Amino acid sequence: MRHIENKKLNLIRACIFDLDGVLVDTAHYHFLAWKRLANELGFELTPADNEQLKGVSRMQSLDIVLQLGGITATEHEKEVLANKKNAWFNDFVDRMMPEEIFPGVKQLIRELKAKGVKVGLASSSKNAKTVIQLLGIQNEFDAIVDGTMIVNSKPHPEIFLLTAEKLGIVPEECLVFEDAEAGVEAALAAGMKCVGVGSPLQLNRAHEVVAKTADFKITELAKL
Ligand code: B16
Ligand code: MG
Repeated sequence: MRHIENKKLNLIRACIFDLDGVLVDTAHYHFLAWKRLANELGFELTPADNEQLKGVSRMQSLDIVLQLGGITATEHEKEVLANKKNAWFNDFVDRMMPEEIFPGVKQLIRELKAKGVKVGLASSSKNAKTVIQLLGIQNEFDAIVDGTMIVNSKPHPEIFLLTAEKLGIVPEECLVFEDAEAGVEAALAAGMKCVGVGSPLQLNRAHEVVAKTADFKITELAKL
């Protein structure tokens, strides 16, 4: 009797993009704003320190920054500091141009959609909607989840699971693009595939790592 092996095919039917550091270099603006806050508090914040802040919510990032500086603060003081950092971040965002979107990103999104792959945005940032509007890409996504819609920030999988649910695609058929270690962990915890954008040393847990988002070739989708 012939034995027919029923092999499960895990096709990627949705791509979920992080925002800061994946579609645009706002990750650098976050760093400059945190660095300014640290300097004002009397200590230095290095790019290496900044890796811990990527993908993490504003208040959690502040806790890490204060810990790095050995500073304790009341809840009210924390609120004031977080608002200050956010105002500095928004000074950069206000001057943002649509051309700041990373080269090739719009093309990649278009190619995915042409192949019938759904496209989602999952950003921990409460400023995400403003940023995508300034970039003129607010209508490119089939689902958007930002920092105002979640309780647990990355590395918790909530943001990606909610995006997948809105897209109507099961997690195993989703591919996440992430520049943060916390984001890669969140994608894996959600049971999704993940492309790391940045350094393979930092993002070694991702299924594949590219230096820039647009370096990802859609022919790779079938191999993941
Ligand atoms: P906000 P992402 C994240 O965005 C950033 O990586 C992280 O550095 C930032 O602290 C977080 O958003 C919250 O941002 O203060 O604007 O609410 O990378 O998930 O798109
Ligand atoms: Mg990011």
